[in-house]
Amino acid sequence: MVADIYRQYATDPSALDNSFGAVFEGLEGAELAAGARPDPEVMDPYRTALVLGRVIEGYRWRGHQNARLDPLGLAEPKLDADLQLDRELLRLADQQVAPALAGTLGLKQGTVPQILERLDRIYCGTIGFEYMQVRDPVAREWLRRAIEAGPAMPGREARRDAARQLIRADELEAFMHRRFVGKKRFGAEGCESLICALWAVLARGAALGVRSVVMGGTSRARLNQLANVVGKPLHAIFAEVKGLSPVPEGVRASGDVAYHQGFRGEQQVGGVTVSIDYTANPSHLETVDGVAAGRLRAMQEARGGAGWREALGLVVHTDAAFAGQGIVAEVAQLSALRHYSVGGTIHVIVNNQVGFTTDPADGRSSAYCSDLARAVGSPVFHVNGDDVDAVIRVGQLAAEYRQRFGQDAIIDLVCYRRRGHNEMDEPSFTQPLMAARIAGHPTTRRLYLDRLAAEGAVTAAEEQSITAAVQQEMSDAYEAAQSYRLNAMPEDAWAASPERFAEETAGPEIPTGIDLPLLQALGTAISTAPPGIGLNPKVERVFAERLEMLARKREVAWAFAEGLALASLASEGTAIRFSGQDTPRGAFSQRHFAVHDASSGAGASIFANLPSGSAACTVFGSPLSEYATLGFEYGYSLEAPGTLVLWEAQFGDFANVAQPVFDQFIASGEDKWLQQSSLVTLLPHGLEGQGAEHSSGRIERFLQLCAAGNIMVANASTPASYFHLLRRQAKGRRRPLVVFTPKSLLRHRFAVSGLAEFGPGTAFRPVIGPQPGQHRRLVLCSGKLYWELEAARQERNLADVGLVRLEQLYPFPARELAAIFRMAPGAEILWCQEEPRNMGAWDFVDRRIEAVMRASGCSAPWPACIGRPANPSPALGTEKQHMADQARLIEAALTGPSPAR
Ligand SMILES: Cc1ncc(C[n+]2csc(CCOP(=O)(O)OP(=O)(O)O)c2C)c(N)n1
Repeated sequence: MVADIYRQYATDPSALDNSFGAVFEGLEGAELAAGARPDPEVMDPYRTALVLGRVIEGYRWRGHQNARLDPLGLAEPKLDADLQLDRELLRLADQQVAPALAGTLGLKQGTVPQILERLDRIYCGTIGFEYMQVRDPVAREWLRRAIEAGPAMPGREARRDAARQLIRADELEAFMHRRFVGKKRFGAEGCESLICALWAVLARGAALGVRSVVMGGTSRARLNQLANVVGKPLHAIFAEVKGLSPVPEGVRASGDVAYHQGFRGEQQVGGVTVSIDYTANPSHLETVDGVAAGRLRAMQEARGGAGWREALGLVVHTDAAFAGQGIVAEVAQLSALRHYSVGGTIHVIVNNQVGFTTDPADGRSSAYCSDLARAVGSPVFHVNGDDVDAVIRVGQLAAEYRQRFGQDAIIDLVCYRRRGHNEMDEPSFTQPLMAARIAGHPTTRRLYLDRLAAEGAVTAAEEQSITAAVQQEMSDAYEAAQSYRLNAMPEDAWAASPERFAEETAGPEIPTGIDLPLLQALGTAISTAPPGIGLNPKVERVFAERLEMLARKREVAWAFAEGLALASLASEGTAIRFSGQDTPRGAFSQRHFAVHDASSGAGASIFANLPSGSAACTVFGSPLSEYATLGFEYGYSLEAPGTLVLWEAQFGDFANVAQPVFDQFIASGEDKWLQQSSLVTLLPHGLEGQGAEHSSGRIERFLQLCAAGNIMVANASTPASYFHLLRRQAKGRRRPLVVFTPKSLLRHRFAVSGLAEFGPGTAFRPVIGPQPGQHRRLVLCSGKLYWELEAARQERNLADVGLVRLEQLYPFPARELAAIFRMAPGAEILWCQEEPRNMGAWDFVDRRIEAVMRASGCSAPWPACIGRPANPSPALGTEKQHMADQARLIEAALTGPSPAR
């Protein structure tokens, strides 16, 4: 047949499909150069070796396309067309011996058919190995050898363990299906061998040094993993599925559904204890990926240098989500970066070949759901979920690869979904053929246990006795669940604290000033070029100015106050981890926390000069990601209570790219899962004529998230205020802080602070003002606008107008504001904001100001808002329009008539 095709090609190549041309051209290259046409009937040793070499390489690259991966047999494996052609050519050489090439496959010598048979067995069985994209040649070669050494059958004990795991997984779903009728659980029916995959990773990982595992995952098969891998007690799971509260008595928190809960458990694995920490997550698929990685990184750092080998990341995904959600790519990009790397994560994709009701053909453009991982050169092991021995093998291989090379490995567990998307759903509405095939398909347990029974590895009687014991255990747990209640929270937990619901107080005042000689010493250290660094002359000038600030020749500006806050905290033992896009220099060239030698380009941190014994102060630039990096920092903050973690958006606008992290984790993580974070989010904010974007950090959105004292929201107006805010954050109870930070104020002539404002006895003041005097009108505002109002007030000499700055918006500083109102009981109260009225803080502060007025006996009418008219975009498009608008706003606030209420 090939000879016929070749003859046709030799006479008229255009009559054939292009792919034939490519094959024959490659084959002929050398011969054509010599002016000869090969005779396809003759496969001499040279040509055989040439084609065979190509075939072997082809199998390594693309053999997986012909692997039998689908347990349902619906997806047809297909050998790559080029490979198919080459195989046809080799039929002409079928009796020749090709010893050299056989050697590369671990055969001493072999005929062409023997080699092809071996290639088929290795690459086209129930595992599809995709690894040629691995960029490290040593790692790739190691994989090749491991793969081509042939399928090592799991040992007898490993298989018996897998049998027990499958029985447990299967029985748990069956039990819950019977006992919790009508409850969603996103069951594991069809992907039970996931439990075997996870155990294979744990077992091999533990043998290679893993002692702690951070897991992430979705709802799919979550309860099964929690029970059968992490070791969450069955009675606790059953209680939650029944709808009993997952939070301890006395704690007012919302809790969450059972299939979102995390759990920290311990398992004995091959004689060692491994702690397994499943990260709580919301419905938002894949959002947890960054969070889990951040937690793991913090744990690894706490363990020191070899931390990555001892603490493993194991994340369970699902096929449609892995292919569709962009955060998967963002997290993959973090995997090899020095400030984010966790020494490789093992990703297991539960590929049930459908996303809710969507077929893969409508769910992705890539061939595999895992293809994104190839972009960063991760190996992918596709495996037929019904072949449990193969599943164990890839679990082991992935663990070995990760422990050896510190890089990600992906397991694509091809399986199916026996029921609908959840237990109330009907799969035959949308996937009738698949549903029918599944209905007639035996369970993975049945297939595996029958196989083991036939081999005498686990008898039917043994299966029965394991099943009976598991069923008894479940019945007992079900009974125990009726009266189950979580233990009380530790006392220092914010959720259990009385202040938690005290929304209308700014919180206890925490002294955060420091001795001036110390401040000067620290300030000098961070204004001095690190050893070996010749500064850029402009940076040198910045540092010289900072030294003048310390010598009181000028007042302290914003970025220096920030540096002093971080340096002082580090010197007191609080580690700092501060990241964002271009953060070390500062997007506005304000910081220069990292400096570069002007001739060699070498970089260094100014915090390297801090006194020995100081905690680490790490300031670094993040990749251009918000969603994954914010999730990562949040995760890190959960596990590192001794570190102040700060994340900065380049402009506040961009925070909404990470919206699920704010909504689902930062604002509500403690309320749902009782997990605490003191993460600081910095959002440059302010309308300055830069257009619709680069203007607003969307204060209104963060204020809308505020309840029950969950987070703090601040908009400091001076460098000292910001300094105290950051220092307070490291010392108070743990809860997230969102700070709207300045842009033009960074270099504002008056927005500076005297050294005394940082000194002993000083602290963060949630409300500042007003100026002394008899006030006819009090204008309340926040942040940068104060300076514009104040400049105009002074210019017009408006002594009867007082400006009151709310440095903290939430928790609302009611007590502090009341004290001010009591001093001017008849004054008209206005709220002034530069944002349009449908944005900014107005809707949030309106009723709160009113309540404070009522409580403090003010006789004035209720507050009114001076702001821009409601608008779809946060700011106008041109600087000119902005300036005119801003002038009108200031005028209205200071001298305008009382607005209608
Ligand atoms: C970010 C996000 N978008 C949409 C959804 C709604 N949703 C829940 S499950 C699902 C399909 C998931 O399919 P797949 O990833 O294959 O997982 P499976 O449920 O099949 O295990 C969708 C669209 C969601 N939970 N999260």
